Order: sequence, then C-alpha cells, then structure tokens
Amino acid sequence: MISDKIRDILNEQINKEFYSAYLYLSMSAYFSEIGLYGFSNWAKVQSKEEIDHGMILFEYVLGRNSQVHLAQISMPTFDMSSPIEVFEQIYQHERSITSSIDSVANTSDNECDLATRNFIDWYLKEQIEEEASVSRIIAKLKAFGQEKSALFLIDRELSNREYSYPEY
Ligand code: OFO
Repeated sequence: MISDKIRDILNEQINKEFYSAYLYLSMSAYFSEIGLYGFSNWAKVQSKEEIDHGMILFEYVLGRNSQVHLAQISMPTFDMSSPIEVFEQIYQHERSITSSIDSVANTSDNECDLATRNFIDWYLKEQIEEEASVSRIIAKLKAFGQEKSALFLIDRELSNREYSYPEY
C-alpha cells in the first residue's frame, strides 16, 4: 500500500505522461503535414513511449493495492512556426517532466517510501536520456537546419527511429 500523497502524485504523473503522448502525436501530425515524415516518425515513436511511461505507472499504482484516477487530458498546444521551434518546445516540455519526476522522488523520500523511490529511479534516468537526445537534434537543426538539403538528411535520419517497449 502507498500513502495518499504518493497515490496522488503518481496519478498526476500518469496524466502528464498521457499528455506527453498526446503532445507528441499532435507534433507528429504537424510534421507530416509539412512533409517531414522522418520527424513525424520520431514524434510518433516518442508518443508510443510516453504511453508506456504512463502504463508502467498505472500498473505500479494498482500493484501497490492503490487507486488509479484518470483525469482529463489537456489539449496539446505548441508553436508550429518551424522544426527548430517545435524541438525547443519539446526540450522545455521534457525539462518540466524531469522536474515533475524529481518531485515524485522527493515526495517518496519525505514519505519514507523506499519502494516508490526505487521505482521512480528508472524515470530519472529516462529523463536524462530524453533531454540529451532532444538536445542533440536541436544542435543539428541549429547547425544545419537552414539548408533544405541538410534538413532532408536529418529527416531521413529520424525516419530510422523504431519503437520498442522501454527496458524498464
Ligand atoms: Fe515520459 O518522458 Fe517524455 O515526457
């Protein structure tokens, strides 16, 4: 069993992960509309991973004999002016998710819930990876993104991303 505080913060995190899935799916649609199918693929794969992040939390809450409360998912909004703008917003979004995962870790510490603290470790590592991979794409877009031929090559590279269930 987990405390009410832990239950609530994990439920909030479930909502944030599903919001992330929705946000990336909507970005995938945007990229597809402007002909950047590799970018679209990258965002769609990310959306699937976010669903997995939400479901791992979902199963954990149930597994601890607690309650899942699914709340409304907000409508995703983002500035669609260019791929670099979108990726800058992705970076900011992931930073906010990192700080939200930090709050889960801190609350687990305060509640002396070592199992949840241990469980959330994977998410802390995952966030480091997500921020790093988004930063690398931003760096490439900044360096070469103004050239259409370079953008084409980055798009082709992002088309190679494949979905796999997270190694949790
Ligand atoms: Fe679930 O890591 Fe991104 O948002």
